Amino acid sequence: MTEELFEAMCQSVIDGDPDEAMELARESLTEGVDPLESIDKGYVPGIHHVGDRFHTGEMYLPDMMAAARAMQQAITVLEPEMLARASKRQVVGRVVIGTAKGDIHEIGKNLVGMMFMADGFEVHDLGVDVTPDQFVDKVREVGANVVGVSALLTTTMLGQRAVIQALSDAGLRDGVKVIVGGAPVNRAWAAEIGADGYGEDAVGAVAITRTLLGV
Ligand code: B1M
Repeated sequence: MTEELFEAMCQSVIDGDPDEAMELARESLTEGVDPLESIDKGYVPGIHHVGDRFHTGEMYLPDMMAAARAMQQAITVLEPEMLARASKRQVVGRVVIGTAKGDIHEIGKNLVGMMFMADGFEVHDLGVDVTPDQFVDKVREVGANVVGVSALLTTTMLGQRAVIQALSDAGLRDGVKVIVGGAPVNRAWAAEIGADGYGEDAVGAVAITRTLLGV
């Protein structure tokens, strides 16, 4: 039954059908399915399918945009339940998060931000296409101890390195843990650019941050 639901979720993203995607999200909540599981097993396979077809020229940019919209709408339905499941409410850290300059992909970054929030972190989301200076200014303004930089394009991964450099130049590097992630990012890249941690997914990003902060 749940497998059928996940398949339908996947298909709603492939079809770029936000109404269906939202309806299935509501259904999953009624059935008590963990929202993270719905995202991982339902909607993510759908968006990956679309990305793969885009890569091979079988689907086009408007298809990818429609798929992303369907997925985002479904997440909007799931978000309150994800946050409600948070057990710890005291602020354990202050995170500044954003997608690197030149990059407008936001679904993964939003999920990571949501997981940080759900785990008791205060989150300052700068959005997409964020310059290194914007990261620096926000870290100063809110006294953040964690910086998260997402990148979905091989070209914008370089922006992660630029943020680390900008934090160093501003004398802020020692006071923050920098976490990087995104589809083309891996542990080796994180090490190469001097990031403190790499998050394979939203849950992993929070786990590595907690380990680094010792909280
Ligand atoms: Co884009 N796109 N896109 N796109 N898009 C990719 C990334 C691509 C791999 C598709 C492909 O060709 N197969 C490809 C990149 C190729 C490359 O550089 N290697 C690509 C391309 C080429 C492009 C354009 C250049 C297309 C064009 O215009 N010709 C263009 C670039 C725009 C720009 O940014 N300047 C573009 C545009 C778009 C849309 C706007 C249509 C849309 C984004 C809509 C939006 O976000 N509002 C879009 C989408 C949807 C995708 C795919 C299909 C899906 C991305 C996604 O949302 N995944 C993507 C294909 C793919 O990734 N397989 C693709 C779901 C999400 C939950 O996963 O974002 O990976 P993800 O996040 C995960 C983890 O990576 C991790 O945790 C998340 C949750 O598990 N994570 C972190 C993410 N950030 C993290 C940060 C952390 C830790 C973990 O710490 C801080």
